[in-house]
Amino acid sequence: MRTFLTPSALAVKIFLLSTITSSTIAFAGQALADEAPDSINELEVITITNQRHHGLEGMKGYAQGHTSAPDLADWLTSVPGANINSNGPITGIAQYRGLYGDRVAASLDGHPVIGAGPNAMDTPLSYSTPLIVDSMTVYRGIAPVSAGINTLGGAVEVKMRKAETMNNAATALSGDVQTGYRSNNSAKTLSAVTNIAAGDVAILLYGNSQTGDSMESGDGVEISPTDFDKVQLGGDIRYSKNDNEIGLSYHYTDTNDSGTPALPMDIEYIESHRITLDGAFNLSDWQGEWQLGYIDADHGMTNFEMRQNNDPTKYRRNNATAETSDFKVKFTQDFDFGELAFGVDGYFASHDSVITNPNNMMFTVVNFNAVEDNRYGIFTQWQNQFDHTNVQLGVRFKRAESNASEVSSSMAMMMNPMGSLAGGLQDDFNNADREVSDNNVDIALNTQTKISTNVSFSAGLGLKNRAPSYQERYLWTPMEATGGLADGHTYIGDINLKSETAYQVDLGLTYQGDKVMLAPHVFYQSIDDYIQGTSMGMADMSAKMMANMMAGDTNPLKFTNVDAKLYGFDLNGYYHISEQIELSTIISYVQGERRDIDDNLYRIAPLNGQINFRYSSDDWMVKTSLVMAAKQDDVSTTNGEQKTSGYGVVNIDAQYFVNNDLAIRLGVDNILDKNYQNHLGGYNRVKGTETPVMSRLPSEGVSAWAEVTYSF
Ligand SMILES: [Cu+2]
Repeated sequence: MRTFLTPSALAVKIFLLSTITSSTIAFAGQALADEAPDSINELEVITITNQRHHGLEGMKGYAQGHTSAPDLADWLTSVPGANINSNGPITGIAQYRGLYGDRVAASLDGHPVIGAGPNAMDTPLSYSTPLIVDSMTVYRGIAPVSAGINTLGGAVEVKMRKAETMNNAATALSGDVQTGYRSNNSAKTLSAVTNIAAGDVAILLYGNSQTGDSMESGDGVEISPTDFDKVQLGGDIRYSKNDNEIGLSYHYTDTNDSGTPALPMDIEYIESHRITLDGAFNLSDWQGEWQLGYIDADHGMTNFEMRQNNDPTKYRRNNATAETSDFKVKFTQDFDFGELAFGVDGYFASHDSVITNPNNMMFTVVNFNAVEDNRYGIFTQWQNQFDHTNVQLGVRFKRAESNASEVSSSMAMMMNPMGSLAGGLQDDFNNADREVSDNNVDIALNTQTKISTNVSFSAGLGLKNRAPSYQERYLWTPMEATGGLADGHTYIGDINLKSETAYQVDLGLTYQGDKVMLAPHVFYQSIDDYIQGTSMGMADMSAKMMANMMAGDTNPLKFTNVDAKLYGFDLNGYYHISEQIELSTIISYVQGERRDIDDNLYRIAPLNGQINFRYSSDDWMVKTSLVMAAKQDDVSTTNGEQKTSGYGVVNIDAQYFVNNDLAIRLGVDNILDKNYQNHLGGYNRVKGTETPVMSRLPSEGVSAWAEVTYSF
């Protein structure tokens, strides 16, 4: 696979390809610009490219990401089957075909990114920023085993811009400066990136600042708090010559006072340092690539700084930290029987989380103490192009090891019923054997067959596993530290949870004509031991009473292995009515159900889609989108989930290329100022706002926006 190309070259090839085919069907990793006309015969991915690449030529095809979006997850709206679970403006959790969170592998330049927040306030995608993203790729259907360790729910791969050598003795300087504004929340983006190349060496530097006030709904209600303030900066230095490359990158993220109204607390700060070292080389006939990564993330959140809290005894501050090292080595070679790849990868993460009250120095709850979550594996993948069929088969052996140190709570020292409950839970946890491990095997088989000149058929089969997350195992006292589920329930974990095992099928057709492209897929998967919160039984009476007294939660949940299935379809397509006019669409539908009882899975996107109509001229284009979602009444009774109504929202945008260096983009989102509630947007958890507590949060009303980009 992509080994012998530098990562930046690869992203460019994907971009070139999507331009050539005027579609977003690009290669699943095989970098073959010279074989582009056969793209229909390759495995299917959806690639979203940074708008800055294109100029007008590249605007064909619908998948482009806004470079001033505060959250990279927003780009997922142009991927069939994908959606965003949003707990705030910068905390988008990727959902793919009804699965989300740790089930979907999100990687930045091949590195798994592990956040510090036990509620996923710093999601993996929040660690990059649109300006320095070259492309974001989502594997359609069953993700190959090479895409990551936890790919049960699919894989999102982000390729970031890296320093680009020009292999020219003269020093070359290039870059972009960008500014953006959004009227609804007065959001401002200011960013710059520059590449300096001299000979075989290049340096890339970037900086990015994004701020915004609270948004307003279509009814003019302030959605509070949804302010955000995020600064990111970093760089990459790279040496490349012939097939050899080595690069060192550093990324800094500094987020302050950003609201997450769907969660019990807001972001006070997220400060993280991420360092990566990577390289590519040739060893006899093998192409090798390797990478090492390290992230240190420090995060604080409170329930009193950005939201009303009239009870000083209930002030809470949660400090959470995570430290992760990751590695990957991969070798690839072409043989007569196809291309063969071997790889080893893994990560070693540690998590700590402590809750305090600034008004009461005595109060502490050690939520997670020195939790270890280490996952690593080996994989092999074979890919071959037969006459009309491309086959890819991969197997991954993986191991997850986890452990946690002893916890404590000041509440356990209280001489009252609450104290004895807290003490009991604490002692039970500390006396338990907390060191556990899981061995699993993942298999992914994908085929794509060309049936006729215009039609190809794809079929995929997958066996995928996921070992439980650290929250699912080690949440010892009832809390909402659930990786961002945001259902309003407190949870406890279970150290002895089993891994989830999914059996997956995906079938797709692609019709690619001169003017028309249509690619529908159907899928089904059955998941054994699906991890889901269920009502606590008699065995957990202390936790239940504790949840009742502490959080007023009458139905606290415990992470439990149940059985589930998900099925549905998604499609994307376009019709070029003329040279200038294009009609495109995306439709996504998924149904998630329990198999052990009669219930639906929680927080599943309703039937949704969009229709886009675009007119492009020589140096400008205008696009109108109708974004729709049906009502969702297939909700989870177990999670006490509320239904939502359907809606339609109209967006308009325009791009004007003043010259080769200057581009202006502007538009109006939700131009009819529709008041609506996105099913994945969560419930309001903030007191004293116009939206009642535990009512669904409204979405953003009308907003005009503008972006100006100058390239040099
Ligand atoms: Cu947090």
